[in-house]
Amino acid sequence: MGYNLKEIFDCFYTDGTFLNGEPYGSGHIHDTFRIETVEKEKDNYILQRLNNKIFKNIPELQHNIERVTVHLRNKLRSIPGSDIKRECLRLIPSRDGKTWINDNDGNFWRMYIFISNHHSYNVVDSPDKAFEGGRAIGRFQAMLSDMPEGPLFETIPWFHDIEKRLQTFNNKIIENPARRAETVDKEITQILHRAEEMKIILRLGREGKIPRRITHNDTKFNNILLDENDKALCVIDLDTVMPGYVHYDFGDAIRTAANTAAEDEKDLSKINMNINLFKAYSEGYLSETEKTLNDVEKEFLAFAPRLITYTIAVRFLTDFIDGDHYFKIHHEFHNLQRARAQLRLVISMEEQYKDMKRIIRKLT
Ligand code: ADP
Ligand code: GN1
Ligand code: MG
Repeated sequence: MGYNLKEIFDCFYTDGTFLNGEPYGSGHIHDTFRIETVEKEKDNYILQRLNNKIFKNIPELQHNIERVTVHLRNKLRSIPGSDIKRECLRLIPSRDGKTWINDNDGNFWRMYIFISNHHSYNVVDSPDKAFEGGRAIGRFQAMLSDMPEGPLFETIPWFHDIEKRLQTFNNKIIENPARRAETVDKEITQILHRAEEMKIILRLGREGKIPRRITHNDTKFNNILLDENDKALCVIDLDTVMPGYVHYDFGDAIRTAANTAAEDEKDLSKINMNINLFKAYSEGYLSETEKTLNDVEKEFLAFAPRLITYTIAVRFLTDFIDGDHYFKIHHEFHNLQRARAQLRLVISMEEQYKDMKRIIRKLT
């Protein structure tokens, strides 16, 4: 759909004149555009049409991001040598005093400063990069641990709740709206076979053995920007920052940082969890958080990648069975291909689980 990006851009208080706007990045949720400005010395911007089918309350979503970014910026100010403009997302205020606007068709738009000279990776090819990713997420969690004024809104309720995700999955199989359930028997069996053991993190939470903390909840590696030297720079995509268990962030980051292939790799023989990348990410993450995590949190870190990779597989397959209403897809069987790839990755993690536990035990 063609949007008048210049008109939307002009609804925000920007420094610089609109030159052009192009689709940008490989996120699965919003429509993201990079806006270049005429003046070379001025900032460029990221303009996003927000997915308000998925995020049902945009004012609450934006309120969370305002709070989180203000808090992070205050922290960075007290750290000598911080590059505040590049180490934290900055929302641009709209001319009517909010941090988003509505266009005439009811779309919601927001804008950030474009973080210049960053590197972004969908697949990670070196332990150094994985280590930096771990450091970025560990530091992010640590900086948010003392955020004042009560809990953040839950922008998507039960986001990582595997019991709820499995209920929805089972309901969709019965409802079978796209007449696809009968074509994915094998994948359904693989999922149901593992369902019980996946409930352990929720159980530990209910028993009070692991605390809810402020977590990011979408730590896919392309949501962690590295700088021009591939050092940790900025954690982006703050839409799901809310109360959660640290396992969700650790697990999702390993799912993407330690996978030798793309998230949607068709050739399953290429998919493997690289244990050196797992180790490097864990080292980076624990270098920032080792002192704050409790013993049970540490004990179950190695399990977290299995849980989150499984959860995403369930979500991709649910969306396939439902007829592709949630994730952006690029071809007819994309969600199925993604689900198969994630299930293959779960198996690779199961095969290496003993080593994963040993590595975490050594580091904690
Ligand atoms: P989605 O929820 O659809 O993944 P994101 O907020 O992650 O949306 O944005 C999509 C992509 O746009 C990111 O993966 C990243 O490549 C890029 N991006 C987002 N915000 C910025 C920013 N402030 N500076 C530079 N790139 C950004
Ligand atoms: C989505 O927004 P993005 O593309 O970074 C999704 C994550 C999934 C991921 C799978 C709000 O992340 O939960 O893990 O796709 N985000 C939302 O690639 O559902
Ligand atoms: Mg993203």
